[in-house]
Amino acid sequence: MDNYNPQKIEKKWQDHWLKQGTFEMEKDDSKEKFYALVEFPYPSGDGLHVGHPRPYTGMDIISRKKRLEGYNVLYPMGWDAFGLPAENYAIQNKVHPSIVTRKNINRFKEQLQSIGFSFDWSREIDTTDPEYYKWTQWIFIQMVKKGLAYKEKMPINWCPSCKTGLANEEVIDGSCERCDTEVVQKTKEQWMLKITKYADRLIDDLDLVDFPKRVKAQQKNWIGRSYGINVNFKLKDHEEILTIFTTRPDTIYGVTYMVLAPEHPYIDKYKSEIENFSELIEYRKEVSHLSDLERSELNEEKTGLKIEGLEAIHPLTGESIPIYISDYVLMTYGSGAVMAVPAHDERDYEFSKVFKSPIKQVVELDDEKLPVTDESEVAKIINSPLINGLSVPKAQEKIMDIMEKKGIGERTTNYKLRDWVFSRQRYWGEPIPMIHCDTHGWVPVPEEELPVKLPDVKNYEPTDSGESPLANIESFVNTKCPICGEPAKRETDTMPQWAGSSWYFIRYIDPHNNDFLASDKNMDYFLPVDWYNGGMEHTTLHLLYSRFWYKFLYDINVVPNKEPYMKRTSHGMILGENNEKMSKSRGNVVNPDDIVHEFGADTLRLYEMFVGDFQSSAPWSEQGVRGCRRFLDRVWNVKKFVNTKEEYSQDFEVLMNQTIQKVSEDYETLKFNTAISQLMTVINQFNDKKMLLEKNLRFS
Ligand code: ANZ
Repeated sequence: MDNYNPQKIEKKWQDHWLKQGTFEMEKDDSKEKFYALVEFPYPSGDGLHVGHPRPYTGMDIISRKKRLEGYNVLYPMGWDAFGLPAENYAIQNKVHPSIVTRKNINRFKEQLQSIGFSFDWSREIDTTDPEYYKWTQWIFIQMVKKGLAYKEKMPINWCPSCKTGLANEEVIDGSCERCDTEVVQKTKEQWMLKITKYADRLIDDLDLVDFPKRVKAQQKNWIGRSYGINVNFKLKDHEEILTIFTTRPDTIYGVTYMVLAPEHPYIDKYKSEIENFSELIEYRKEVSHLSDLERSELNEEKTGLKIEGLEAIHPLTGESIPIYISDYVLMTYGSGAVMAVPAHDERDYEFSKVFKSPIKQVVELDDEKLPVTDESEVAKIINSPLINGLSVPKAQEKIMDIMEKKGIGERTTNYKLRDWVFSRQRYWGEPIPMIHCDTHGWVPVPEEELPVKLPDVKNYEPTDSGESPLANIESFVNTKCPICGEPAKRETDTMPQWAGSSWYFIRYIDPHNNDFLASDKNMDYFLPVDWYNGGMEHTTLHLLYSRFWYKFLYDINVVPNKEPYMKRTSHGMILGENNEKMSKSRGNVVNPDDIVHEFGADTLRLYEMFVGDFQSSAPWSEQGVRGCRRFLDRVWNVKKFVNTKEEYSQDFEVLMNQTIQKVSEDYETLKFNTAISQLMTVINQFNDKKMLLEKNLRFS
C-alpha cells in the first residue's frame, strides 16, 4: 500500500476546489448564513509567516464545521495593501508601490492556497484597487457631509523618519509604531474624524456583542470615560473663575494647591500680575516638545513652578490656595487645570514631596499609608464639615449635589479618546477626495467623479516640508471647484492604512457591485459578521475604528444593524524556537513554505492547532511538527485496517461518542489542541487493534 504523500494529495484537492469553486458561496435564503472573518493581511515583501496560518486555520476549522452543519458559510480573504512598508520598499528599490504590492499579493495568495484554506477566492478584495477605494472615499465624503470629518490646525505626532503624521494609537511609548523613531510634535492642518461623538455608543454597545472581557476592557480604557464634576474656584482678588475637572469631589477639603497645565491661557492673561512670568514661559518652552504620553504615563520626576502673584480661593472654606504649573497636567484633558489633593492622589503626592506642599488627609482607611487612593465603601471621609463620616461613594454624590445647588460645580463626563487624525503625508494611500476653493472652502469631489485615483508619478518620496508627494504633481493638484467652476486645488494628503480596513468586511459580501459598496439585500442577508478572529494588537485601533465606521454607516441607513462583529476572539502568537517574537533580526523566522514542502500543509495546520491553547502564544518546535506528521502517518495507516464487510461492533461505541462530543464542544470554544488529543486517542486505538469497521464510522 502507498505511503502518506501529502504533497500529491493536497495539490490534487486544492486544484479541484479551485476548479469547482467548492468554497464559493452565494446568497441563499433557504439556508442560514454564517459569516466567519479573519483579519486580512498586509501583503509584505517577506511573504507569509508561520504566524499567519494560525488564525486562518482556526477559523477554517469553524467554517468547515459550520458548512457540515448546513450553514451557508462565507469565509473570505483579501489584502490590506496600502501602507508604509510597500512605499518604503518601493522608494529604496525604485519600483512603483503598485508593482511591489501586486507581486507581494501574488506570492501571499499562492502561499495561502498551498495551505488549503477554504476561502472563497471569488470574493477577493484589495484595498488599493480604485474600484474598492472609490467606496472608502465615498464613506469619507458622507462623513464630511454629516460634519464628522473636518480640517483643523493642531499639533500632531510626527515621525521624522517616515515623514508623516501619526494617530495617537500609532505612537507606542513615544515612538513610531512602524520604525521605532522618537515621535515629535508638529503643528499642521489635518483632516480629523470625530470618533469622540461616538464615544458613549462605542462603550455602551459593547453590551450587544460577545467579545472577550479583556477586549471590552481595553476598548473601554482607551475611550476612557470618566464621570466627575467641573468645580469653579475663584481667582483671588479677581472676578474670574478657574475651572477644574475632578473625579474625586469628596476630597475637596483636602486641596492644598492647584496646578495649571503650562499652556493654560491664564498665564498669558495675568502676565502683568505674575511676578515670575518669564520663568513660567521658559518652563513652558522646555516641556513643549513632550508628548501627552511622556507627560502622563511616562512622567517620573515631577517638575513645575509656583505662580507668584496669583492665587485661588477654596469654594467651600474660603481659604487662599497657591497655584503651580506642571507638565503632569495636560491642556488637552478636562479644563487643563486640577485641584491637587496630595493625601489621596499619587501624582499630587509626588509633586507635593518635591515642592514641600502641605498634605491634608480627608479620607481614612485602616492603617493605609499616604496617599490613600481607595474609593470603596470602606473608606470614610474625615476633616470635611459637609460630608464627614460618609463613605467615599456616598460623599461624592452628596458633595456634588451641594456644589450644583450652590452653583459652584456642574457634573460632567470626560473622555480620553481624541478625534482621529486622518491625514497622512504619503503617496501610497487613498487620496482624500476634497477640493479647496478660495470662495467655497473645502468642497467634496462630486460622487459621480469617484474614485479620485492616485496619479502615476516618478517621484513618490516623502518631502521634508511635511507635504505629501502628491503636492508636487500639478496635473493632480489643479482642478476646478465643483460648485463655481473656478480654479481650485485638490487635497494632497492621503488616508491612513486604517481607512480601507474599517469597512472591508462589507465589501466581501458584494465585491463586484459597481453601484454601491454592497447591495441592500446582500447586506441584510450577510451582516453582521458572526465570528471575527484577530490579533489582540488590533483591539484599540482597527476594532475601534471599524466599529465607529459601522455605526456611522448605520446612522446613514447603509448597514442594517449597530455592531459589525457579533463575536470576537483572539489567537496567540507563534514565537520563535527561542521563545522570542519571530523576526528577521532575531534570525528565528520559520517559513511556512518549507514546512508545507517537507511535511505537508495538513501537518502545518495540525501542528499550529496542537501547539497549545489557541488564545495563548506558543514557541515553534520542529520536533512538535515532526510529531504531528507522525500522527498523520498513523491516520493514513488506518486505511490498512478498514473492514467493509463486518457488521457494526459496539467495541468502540463509547470512545466514538466521547470523541464526537469532545471535538464538537472543543471546536466551539477554540480548544483545538484538546480536540486533537482526543482524535489521537481514537486513532491509536484503531492502530492498536488493527481494526476499523466501516460500519462503525457510519453509525451516526
Ligand atoms: C482631585 C483628585 C483627588 C483627583 C484625588 C484624583 C484623585 P481620570 O479618571 O483620568 O478622568 N485631572 C483632571 N484634569 C487633568 C488634566 N488636564 N491633566 C492631568 N490630570 C487631570 O482622572 C481624573 C483626575 O485626573 C481628576 O480628579 C484630576 O485629579 C486629574 F484624590 O481631582 B482629580
